[in-house]
Amino acid sequence: MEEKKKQTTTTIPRTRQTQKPAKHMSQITLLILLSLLSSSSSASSSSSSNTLVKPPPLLILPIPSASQLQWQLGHMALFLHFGPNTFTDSEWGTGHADPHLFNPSNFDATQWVRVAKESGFSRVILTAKHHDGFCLWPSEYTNYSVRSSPWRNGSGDVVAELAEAARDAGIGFGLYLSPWDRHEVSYGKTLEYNEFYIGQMTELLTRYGDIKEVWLDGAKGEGEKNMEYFFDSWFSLIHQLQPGAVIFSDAGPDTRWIGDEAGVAGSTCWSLFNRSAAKIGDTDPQYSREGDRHGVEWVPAECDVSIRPGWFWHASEVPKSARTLLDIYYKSIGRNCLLLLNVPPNSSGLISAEDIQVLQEFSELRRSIFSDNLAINALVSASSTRGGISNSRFNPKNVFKECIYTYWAPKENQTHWVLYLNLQQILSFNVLQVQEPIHMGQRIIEFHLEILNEDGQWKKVTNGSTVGYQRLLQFPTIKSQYLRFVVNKSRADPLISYFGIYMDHFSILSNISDTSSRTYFNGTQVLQQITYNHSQIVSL
Ligand code: FUL
Repeated sequence: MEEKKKQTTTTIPRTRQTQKPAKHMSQITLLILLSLLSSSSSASSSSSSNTLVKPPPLLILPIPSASQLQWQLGHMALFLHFGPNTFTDSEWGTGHADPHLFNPSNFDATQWVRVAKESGFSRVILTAKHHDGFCLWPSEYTNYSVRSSPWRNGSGDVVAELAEAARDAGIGFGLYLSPWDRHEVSYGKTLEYNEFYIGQMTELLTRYGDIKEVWLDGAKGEGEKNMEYFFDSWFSLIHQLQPGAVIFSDAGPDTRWIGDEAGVAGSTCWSLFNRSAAKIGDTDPQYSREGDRHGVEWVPAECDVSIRPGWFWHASEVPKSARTLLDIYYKSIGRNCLLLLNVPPNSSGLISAEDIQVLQEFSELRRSIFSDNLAINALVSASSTRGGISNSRFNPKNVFKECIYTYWAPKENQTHWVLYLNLQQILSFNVLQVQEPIHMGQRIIEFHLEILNEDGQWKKVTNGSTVGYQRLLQFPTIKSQYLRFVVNKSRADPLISYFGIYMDHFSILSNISDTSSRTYFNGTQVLQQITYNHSQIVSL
């Protein structure tokens, strides 16, 4: 594309210079000078010693555990709902379906894992037992399992085959063990059933190698038997047997439900949370969606959604389009969450061709948008740099390194935090990506992005609340050479580990419903305009 050819000079292109009124030109020159001055004044304040370096800023609690960090860096997980429901065209099995119905003719766990890996998923999570109580492994505590089915003459083990396939492919493996069990006779008898559940959990966590995630919820049909679950015992046992696993539930402890089954997070989304404010099976959807800026525990959110209308495979259902998945991606991964996409294997025991096709298209859409960060060759400076501009450890250039551990940090005790970018040419874009180094805590409360328009005025393009591991914001296509990313409010010195701008040619703007944005779009896609007065420009 003509637009993307890089120029090697910072001067404004001649054609544009001649069109621009003198007043606007002088504003631009002033801005460049001021941004250079601010860089050099930071440089002069840097340490004169060549040997001592400025340490990183203090982290701000709460921070993620090692397994929470690993989970978040994985971006996407593939959910696999499979069991008797796959063969009976149902979603919530009664618990009395004949085990003989479970007989996938072409079962191939390596195909599931290959599809997951090739489509960019870092882990697979299997319904080892759904609400119907049927176990996909030969549990010693019940006869309602693969052992009673004709599949592999009763000697098959779906959990074992999938665990092995995932291990061989180098992706993570997780399990859903439904607390609600419609088959088990002890269900409803508190002590007996808790012992039964712990027995099954122990089988799953001791027979199949590393488990990266244990998934459970409080789902239960109305009018079903009352049952008290000993969650604290279950969670302690899981952490003891699989210290690298994260536990998902409506209320954590390690990752929380986002509060809907559409895969959509709040436009404000904190990983901070108070677990005492949420109850498994009875959560406040808004609290789950947004998290809690004042929360004292780190419980990031996971967005679960199915590629099809149901969680289990049904011959009559078709998958969502790749564009719909892209929209979900912006509203989950792009809002500081992990996306858990369910792709149910069919009754032959394979992921269906039409689902694979959509997953391939979804990967291609992501690749074509996000593999080209249009800011990567920008000249970048900042309002200040921790340890001075010569300190490469906290330099604003770090925002183009694809590593969470490298970041831009401002000087301490500032109230003004800005990244300035000169793209070196006029470029069109409609997506902003920002990432925080979350191992240091989630900090940013409010931010906005501005561009210098053709009239030499700064215009707000988009704004948001919370960044976290990753924030993606869409807006109507705009063109500019100069940008500034401003952090308006932060819990502590804001740190930025990645900054990107992209051109998305595929999303349909009417899909955008980011309620946090106060930038309104009209039919001609005119952006909200903010004209800075003289003193604001000088304060740059
Ligand atoms: C819900 C269950 O009731 C659904 O069947 C499905 O498994 C979904 C992921 O969680 O709670």
